[in-house]
Amino acid sequence: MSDNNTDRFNSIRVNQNGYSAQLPKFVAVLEDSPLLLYDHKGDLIRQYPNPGLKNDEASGDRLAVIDLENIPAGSYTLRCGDSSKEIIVKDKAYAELTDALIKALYYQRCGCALEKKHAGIFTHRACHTAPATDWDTKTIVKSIIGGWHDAGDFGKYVSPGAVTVAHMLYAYILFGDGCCDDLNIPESGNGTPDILNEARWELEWIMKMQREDGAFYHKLTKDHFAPFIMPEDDLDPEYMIAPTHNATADAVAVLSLASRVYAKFDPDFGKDMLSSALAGWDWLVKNQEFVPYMNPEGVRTGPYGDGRVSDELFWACCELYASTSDSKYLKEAENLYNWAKDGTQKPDGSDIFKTMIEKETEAHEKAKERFKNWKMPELTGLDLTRFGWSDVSGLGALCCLFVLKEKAGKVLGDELKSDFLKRSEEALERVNESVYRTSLRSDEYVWGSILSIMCNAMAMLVNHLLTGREDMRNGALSQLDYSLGLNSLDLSFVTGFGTYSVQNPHHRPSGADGIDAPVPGFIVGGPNKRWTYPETKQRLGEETPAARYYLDETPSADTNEVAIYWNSPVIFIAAFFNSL
Ligand code: 9MR
Ligand code: ZN
Repeated sequence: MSDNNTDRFNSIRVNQNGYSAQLPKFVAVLEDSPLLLYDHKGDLIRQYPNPGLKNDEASGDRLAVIDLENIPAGSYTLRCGDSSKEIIVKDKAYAELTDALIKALYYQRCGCALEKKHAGIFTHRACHTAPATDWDTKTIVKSIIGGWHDAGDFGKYVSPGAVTVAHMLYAYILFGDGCCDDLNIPESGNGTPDILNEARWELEWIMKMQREDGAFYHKLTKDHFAPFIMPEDDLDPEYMIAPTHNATADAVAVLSLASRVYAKFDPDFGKDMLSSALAGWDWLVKNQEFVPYMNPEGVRTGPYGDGRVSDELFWACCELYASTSDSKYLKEAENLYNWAKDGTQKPDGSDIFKTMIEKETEAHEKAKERFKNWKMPELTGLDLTRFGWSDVSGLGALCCLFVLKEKAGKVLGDELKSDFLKRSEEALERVNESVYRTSLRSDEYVWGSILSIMCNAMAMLVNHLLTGREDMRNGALSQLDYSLGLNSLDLSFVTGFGTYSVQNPHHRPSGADGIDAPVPGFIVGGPNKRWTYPETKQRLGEETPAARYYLDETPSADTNEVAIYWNSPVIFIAAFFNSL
């Protein structure tokens, strides 16, 4: 089809990566005309009546979404009124994407050179290889080399790293067939699946972040963010900063999970991880004076402050029970789930972490006082559909639902399952409320809105795994469509994928490497109208709708940064669709 109206902002929005022949193919039209489908020879093969446009609150657009239904693999042209767009339908639509999303983590590797053989044009020399200093006790100096750069910055943070690895390991456990094993990374071909090879890079670093006493440092960063330079040119000193309860519990959980996954490939590594997890657990039991992390004076890198630790403890208990079968962990996981379930906090319900929970409650009361104007929500039950760095309840739920199964008992078995199913309905409700089928309400576009969207997708997908419901699977699919161009901005949020994809992510190597194209395979945080930079506000004003509050510009960390834990839930979703 030749057409001179193939401008980007025409009236058709599609998944620019290409649709899977076996799945629904949602297309958005912003014009009240029928949608016409032409094959590659230019013959009209289908007509879809327009169901009528509706207002989409989050974007301000008027549109309708149409499912192209069953069409075989091939390339096609869509037309609606004067607009037209090309689409591809494939039998294996998500293989390259899954591959690239995992490979992106390889590009984040710290402490080693990225060689041409594996990195292509995106090479760089080894970075951040100097020993680091303990921020509080400057005489403690340790060499901690490795891990992934967290995001657009070069910091390395334990909790974000732990959840990223957990998303990858659960993707491997649940849909191993969908996790591409052809990443061309240094370990490729060593007999271990590449998704595990890549995750191991971070796991080894997490273990190095453990102190003698069992606690894990919160982060390893400089005292400020580097300018836009290549990582090997970032030579200012790095610090091991403040052990925290959140980082320790997350590390305990992920190391315990990983100890089982890697046992079959490298039993010694599996054992080391479990010992490290158990040492972390002992520290938590003996050190219950929980205080939410805040950057010490003089440190301005990412805080990842988290006022709640009960979700991290819950996840850790689940994973330790799964690895050791010691019922004390099961009992405590039940306690933590129960005390928080109805929003009433009963510290005495806990056998092991009574003091920690008292401290958590105190910290919450203090925060409420401090943020009076913001009206902080009460501490309510663990939200089993959250999988991000600040709320890991859902990771504990994955352990109960898919690893513990019968071993979970009544509370963490049947009760937790029905709780999960109920909560995941909310994600689908949001999909149905949005005309674009994007699972966010207009007031939910925060910094890293992609994480909320992908957590909702994970929740729907898990529901689908448990119930077989197609509406849930399709709800999850729509979130992947969103990330690949079926959105108001007509933009693929994944670098290197789609006809119009993000060009200027807030990612230091992409900005400093002298190569026009950004490093491929990264998803950006996306529209954010809630915690927005003044510069972004100035540009977009008050009137721009939330789902359009986005700038494809390097300085806009608030809308256009990348992060390892934004890639990883998409790995989970893409691996599922790739496994079908
Ligand atoms: O993902 C974090 C987001 O939830 C916060 O709102 C934001 C502002 O504090 O920080 C994000 O995390 C950033 C971290 O602090 C430093 N590395 C880059 C992260 C992604 O923007
Ligand atoms: Zn580095």
